[in-house]
Amino acid sequence: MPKTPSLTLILAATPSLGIGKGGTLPWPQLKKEMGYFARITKRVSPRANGSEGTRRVNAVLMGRKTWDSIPPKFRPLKDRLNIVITRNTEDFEKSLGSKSEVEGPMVASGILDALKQLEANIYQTALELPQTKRVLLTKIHEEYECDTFFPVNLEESMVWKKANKKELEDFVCETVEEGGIEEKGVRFEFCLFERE
Ligand code: FOL
Repeated sequence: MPKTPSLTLILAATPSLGIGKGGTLPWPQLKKEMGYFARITKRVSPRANGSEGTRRVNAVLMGRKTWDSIPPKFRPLKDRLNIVITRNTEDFEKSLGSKSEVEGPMVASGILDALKQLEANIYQTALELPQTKRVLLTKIHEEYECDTFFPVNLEESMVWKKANKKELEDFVCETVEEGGIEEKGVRFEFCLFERE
């Protein structure tokens, strides 16, 4: 029996919750951060894996601007079902061209029909869904100028609780460095928040 899908949010943010700048990431290329994103979004929880040798893949839901920001050679993100959420599915389909019939992303507006009133971003909309049980937040310890922000400060939220190291490791199925990571002089830390 197929289970109802659960949604996990994943993002990297500065101390002021900045997540983007001018259509790209505000910080320099962080291989270990991007590698973490790629590994974790590819990794299917054993709980979600079918018993009868069924191979499941995760879906990655992203906004259209994030799709645009991914280098063409990396998209669609491999080993994941890519779903691009856009209000204008028609224009987006056109922009993909005919090659999309072979290996394009799924385009969604239908799933979001209930939510499309909200002009808000994907994170805001997804945060309000009861299916969203977890947020994997990478805390970038440096401040960068940003023009796009995550809508909720999870640390100060009454509904989101920061998981401890073991809970994070159990969820991502890998060990996580104690004091965070430093790359190119940028310190960052992988965190998990769960709806209480
Ligand atoms: N970091 C975290 N922690 N969560 C995110 O949701 C997130 N999203 C982005 C960037 N960092 C994040 C959105 N932007 C690729 C490029 C841009 C992008 C997301 C993904 C990308 O090309 N990903 C490849 C890996 C490429 C590589 O290894 O360099 C992939 O396969 O995921």
